[in-house]
Amino acid sequence: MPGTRWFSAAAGAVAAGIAAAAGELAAAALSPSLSPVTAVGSVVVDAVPAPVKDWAIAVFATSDKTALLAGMLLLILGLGALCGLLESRRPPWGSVLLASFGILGAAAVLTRAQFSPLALLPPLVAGLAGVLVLRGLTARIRRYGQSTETGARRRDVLIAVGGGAAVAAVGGGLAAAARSSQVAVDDLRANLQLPAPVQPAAAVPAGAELGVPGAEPLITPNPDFYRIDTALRVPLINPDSWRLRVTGMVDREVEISYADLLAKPLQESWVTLACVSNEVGGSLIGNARWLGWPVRILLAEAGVQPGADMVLSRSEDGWTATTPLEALTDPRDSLLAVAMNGEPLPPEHGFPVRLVVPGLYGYVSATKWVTELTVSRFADETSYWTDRGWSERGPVKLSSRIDTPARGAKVAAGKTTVAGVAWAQHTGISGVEIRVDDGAWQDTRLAAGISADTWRQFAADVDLPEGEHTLTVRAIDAKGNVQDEAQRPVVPDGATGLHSIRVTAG
Ligand SMILES: Nc1nc2c(c(=O)[nH]1)N[C@H]1C(S)=C(S)[C@@H](COP(=O)(O)O)O[C@H]1N2
Ligand SMILES: [Mo]
Repeated sequence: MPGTRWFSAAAGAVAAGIAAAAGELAAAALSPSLSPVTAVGSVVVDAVPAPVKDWAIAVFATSDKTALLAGMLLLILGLGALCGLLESRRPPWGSVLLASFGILGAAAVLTRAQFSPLALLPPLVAGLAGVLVLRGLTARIRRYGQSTETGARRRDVLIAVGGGAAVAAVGGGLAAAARSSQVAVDDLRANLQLPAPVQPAAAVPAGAELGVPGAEPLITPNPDFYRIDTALRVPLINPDSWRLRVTGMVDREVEISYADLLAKPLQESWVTLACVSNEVGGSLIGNARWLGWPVRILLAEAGVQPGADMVLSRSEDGWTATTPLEALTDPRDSLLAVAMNGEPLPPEHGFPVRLVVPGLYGYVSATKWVTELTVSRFADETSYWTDRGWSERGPVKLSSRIDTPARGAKVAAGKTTVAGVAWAQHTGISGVEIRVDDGAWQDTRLAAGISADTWRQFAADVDLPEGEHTLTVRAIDAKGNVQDEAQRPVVPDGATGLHSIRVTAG
C-alpha cells in the first residue's frame, strides 16, 4: 500500500518523541539533576576527543544550547523513524531496538556522578512508553495496509500518528519548561558569591585525618554525603524569592530574605550530621563544614515568649521537624546554613538554606529548604516523623563504626590495620577500643578531633592468626560513658549496639 513506509517512519519518530518526553518528564519529577537525555549527552561529551569536547563545552557553556538540543532532537526522531521502519518489516525488532535505547539510557545514568537509583526509572519509563506507542501505531498501519476500505483506515492512522505527535510536542514542551527552571536555579547557584565567614571554622588539626586506605575520609565530599528526605523531586528554590519567616510565640514576626541572610556576620563550623535511621555500622552519617548564621540570633530578634519549648521548622515542600528550643538558643551555634564544604548548599542538601543543629538527628533538626520557623511547645504541635512513631527527642547516640577491613574481607594473617570513626556529637569522644573475637578490649590510636561536634577517626594494628575472626569496636565519650552494647533498632530514637564484622585471615 502506498504511503505505509512513510507512515511507519512517522510512527517510529512519534514513538521516540513520546519516549523522550516521557523520560524527561519522569526525570523532572524523580531526578531533576540527571535526565536520560542529559546522561546520554554527557556520556557522549566524555567519550569524544578533546577538540570536539572543547567545542561541545563551548556550545554548552554559552546560552546557545538550542542548536545542540535541536541536533539531539533530530537524532532521536531519526533513530525513531528507523525503529518504525524496522518494526513494520521485521517485528518485533523495531520495538527491541527502541527498548534498547531505554536500556542504554539507564546504562548512561549509571555512569554519572549524580547517579541515584531513582534516576534509573526515567530511561526505563521512556523505553516502555516508546515501545507501547510504536506497537499501537504499527498495528494501525498494518490494518490500513491490509484493508480494502483504505479511506477510513488511513484516517485512523493519520489521527493516531498526528495525535501522538501532539502528545510528544506538549510533553516535550512541559519537560523543557521544567528543565529550564532547573537550569535557571542551577545557574543562580553556580554564580552565587558567598561572603567570607566573620568567624571561620576551626583549622583541622594535623593528624585528624589518619588516611588509612579503605577508611572514610574525615571530611565527606558533597557528592558522597548521604541524602535522606521525603522529597520525590528536589525543591527548586530561587534564592531571590526565598524568605524565612519566624512566627508563633514571638514578640514580633520576622521575615528575612536570602540577601539579608548573606549580609549577616556568618560563621563556619564543622558538624557531623547523622540520620536516626542509621543502623549500627551504617553509612547515613557525614561530616561537613557549614557556613551559616546562628539561629539563636534570629530567634532573639523575634523575641521568644515565655512558655515556648520547641521550634517547628517547615520546609518548602511541607516537611516539618520539631526541635527543642534550647538546642537552637544555647551556645552550640545551630546554624541557618547556606554553604557546605565551601560551596552553596547542593540542591539535594537544602539549597538555598537549611538548618544544621549539632548533636541532634536530622529528623528533629536538619530541615532542608527551610522557609518557616514557628516558636511553639511540644505539647501543642508534632512533626513529620514524630507523627509516625519516632521519638519527640532525638539526641545523637554515642556510636562507632569499623570502615576497614570491610565486612567479610579476606586479609593476610598477621598484622592488620583496623580503622574507622566514632562520634558523640556535642559531647565528644575520649577513646575507642577494639576487640578481636572474645579477647580483651584493646586501645586504638585516636586521631585528633576537630571539635566535639564532629566524628573522630581511629586506627589500630591487630594481630590476626589464620582463620575467621570477629572484630568489634566500641567508643567512650568525653563524659566517660561507654557505648551501649545492647542491640536496639533504629525506631524510635536511634539504634544501639556494637559494630562487629567477620573477616578471614589467611
Ligand atoms: N525538607 C526536608 N528536610 C529534611 C528531611 C526531609 O525529609 N525533608 N529529612 C531530614 C533527615 S531525616 C535527615 S537525616 C537529614 C539528612 O540531610 P542530608 O540529606 O543533607 O544528609 O535531613 C533532614 N531534613
Ligand atoms: Mo534522618
